[in-house]
This record gives sequence, structure tokens and C-alpha cells, in this order.
Amino acid sequence: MKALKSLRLQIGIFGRVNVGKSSFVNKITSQSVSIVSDVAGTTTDVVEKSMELLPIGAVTFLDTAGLDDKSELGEKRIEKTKKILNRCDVAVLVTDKNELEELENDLIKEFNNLKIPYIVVLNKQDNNLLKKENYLVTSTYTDKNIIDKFKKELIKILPDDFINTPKIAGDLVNKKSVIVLVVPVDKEAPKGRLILPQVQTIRDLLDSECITVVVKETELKDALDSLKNPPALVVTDSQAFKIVSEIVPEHVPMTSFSILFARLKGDLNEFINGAKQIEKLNDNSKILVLESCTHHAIDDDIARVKIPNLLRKKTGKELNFEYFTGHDFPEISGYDLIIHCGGCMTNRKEIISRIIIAKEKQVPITNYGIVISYCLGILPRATKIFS
Ligand SMILES: Nc1nc2c(ncn2[C@@H]2O[C@H](COP(=O)(O)OP(=O)(O)O)[C@@H](O)[C@H]2O)c(=O)[nH]1
Ligand code: SF4
Ligand SMILES: [Mg+2]
Repeated sequence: MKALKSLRLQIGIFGRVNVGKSSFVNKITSQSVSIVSDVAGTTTDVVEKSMELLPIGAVTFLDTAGLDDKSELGEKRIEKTKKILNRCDVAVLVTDKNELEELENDLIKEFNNLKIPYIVVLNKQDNNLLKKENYLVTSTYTDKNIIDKFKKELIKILPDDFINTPKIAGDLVNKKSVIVLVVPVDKEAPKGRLILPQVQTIRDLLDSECITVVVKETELKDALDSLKNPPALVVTDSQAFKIVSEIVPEHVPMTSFSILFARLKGDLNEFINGAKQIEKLNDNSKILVLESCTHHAIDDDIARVKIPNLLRKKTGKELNFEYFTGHDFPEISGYDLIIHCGGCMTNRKEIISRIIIAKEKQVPITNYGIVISYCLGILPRATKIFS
């Protein structure tokens, strides 16, 4: 509820009277906001309902009166409904028939004119044999997956700017806080520069008015000793986590760059839940590794050597790895775990939509950084600050 109204995604719900618009909103918000009734036109005004639609972010549903409302105040309501069009970022047209009526087609024309992305929800599937490609076919009475289905369609049409993008680290600490970044300069480090996640974290902390101290692990203790107070947060490369966690006192929050970026490029909770499935893997388990691009800029063998080795060592199981590279989403049924790449070359929207599909198909999903942290045994301490 903290998000400003203007930052919330406004979702307008449109359609004829009694198609189930209010039932749909109620089902999604899981609360009785609007009056659901079979007497035509009971939603007398626009009803707003805000919620966190995770992992997409803050949304407000604008439940409108039916467009064909013929009751006394109908005309006024229709006017109001049309005004709502100017306020919404995306639209949902709810219908209960396979063929759209003229009025509904007019609405779609209006969505297109105003460049409002939209979803058509074909409701009351329990009543009829409803079927229509590109429509979200559902029943607010019987469909248990209605929320996941809706999220999946929503993310497809969602403008990029509406994907809730967290800060990298600046939101975890107060302004003027001291943050220590530990950057090992080993043979894997590029010559003469820092890698992108380190640079981006520094920039994020500058934007957040923090005081950033950057050291190698060898200077960490001296850096801590030189500070008047303990830092608000220590961020380290996963590889140095062990040494760093011995130097940093237990009460000082600590995390890794990979975990910060798992949050930035995905959904930290889902990835952590996914990693919890690792202990259930067996010799026959099939793991799908998803790489968003063919060019792995950071470490060539992370997916094919480093992660399989870590996982086999951790589980003591054979494990079977398969790989998929690219922006499409392959068939994922039958896999026991999906491990997504860090996604440095892709956007949050793509990864979030994959997480939603994986969830729908009940395949656990995690990512490189979280798997590595899990295998190194650092996940609990490194994620404490987010809880
Ligand atoms: N059979 C069936 N009836 C539904 C479904 N969803 C809503 N209804 C019913 O349709 C009527 C109108 O629903 P309501 O949500 O008030 O529609 P609105 O006018 O579009 O907001 C109510 O009697 C609902 O119980 C559904 O999935 N299946
Ligand atoms: S982490 Fe993913 S997006 Fe980044 S280079 Fe590797 S495969 Fe490509
Ligand atoms: Mg209604």
C-alpha cells in the first residue's frame, strides 16, 4: 500500500453487465470489494481495489459499471466508465460469450486508439463450452488457477516501466549509511576494471545517498577498524563469502552481489524456494538450465562446469543437466528444477514471466547466484537482510 497511486499499475475492468467483472476482481483480490449480484447494474460506481500482485508489483483494479447498463443512472455510469479508460494503464474486457458483441468490439477499438494493452477474459466456462484462443478462458466459480493465469497474461502485455524494479541495495539501508563492498581482485577479475554488477551497485548506492567503501578482502579488516561505527551492510562476491563472513561480525548484515542481482532480475523469494528443492534431487533428477543469451560474458563455464560440479558435490547425486538458450520458453514439464542464468543481458519482465509460468507448471525455479550461495552454505546469512 506504500506505493504512490501514480506508481501503481491501474487495471480497468470493462464489459457488459453481469458478465462477472466484479466476481473477477473479487477473486483476484480474494476479498469481497464489490457487490456481486445477479441483479443487473449493482456496481453503481467505479470501485477501486489495490493490492500487491506479486511479483509484478502494486496494482489497482478499477471495477466499472457494465457498459450496456440500462438502469436510470446508466448513461452517467457509462460516461464514467469511459473516463476510466483515460486512467488505466491496462484494460481487462470481461465477456461470457465466444463471439464479441458490437459494444465489446467498440471497446477494443477504443483500447487500441488509446494504446491501452488489454486482455479479454472469457468468463463462466463452467456454464458453457467456451473456447477461444488468445482469451483468458476461466470461471470465477471453478477456476483455481485464475490468479496465476491472469498474472501470466498480464505480464505479456505489461509495459516495461510497470515491472516493479527494486533498487539494488539502496532500499536496504538508510541514507548516509556506510556500505562496504568487497571486491576480490583475483585472476578471474577483468584487467583494469570492475565488473558490471559491482559498478551498478556503486551507482545505486550513490543514488541512494550512501557512503560506499570498496575494498579487497585483504583490506576488509583494516577498513572495518577505520570506521567509527560498524557498516550498515557488507556486500561481497560469493567466492569470498567464507573469508569475509569470518571477518565481519555476526550482527553486521551481509549479502552477496549475486543475491542482490537475483532480486533485481527476478523474484528472490521464488528463487530461494526453488533452491530448497535441491535437497530433494536424486540420481534421476532432470535440471533445466536456462540461459538468456548465447554469450556468457562473465564466466564461460558457470552453467556447464561450475554449477553442475557444485550441485553434484552438495547432493552426492548424479543429476542430469539440460540446457536451453534464448528468449523463447521451452517446454518445462518433467523437469525437477529450473536454474535461470543471472539475466544480465535480459530484462526483469522476461525473467518474471518465466517465474510465473514455472510456478503455474509447478516446476521450482532458482538462479545461478542463489544456487551457488546455497551450495556454499551462505544462503541463510546472505538473505537475512531481506526477511
Ligand atoms: N456460472 C457462472 N456465473 C458467474 C461466474 N462469475 C460470475 N457469475 C455470476 O454472474 C452474475 C454477475 O456477476 P458480477 O460479478 O456481479 O458481474 P458484473 O456485473 O460484470 O460485475 C452473478 O450472479 C455471479 O455470481 C462464473 O464463472 N460462472
Ligand atoms: S547471465 Fe544470462 S544473460 Fe548474462 S551473459 Fe550469461 S547467459 Fe547471457
Ligand atoms: Mg459489477
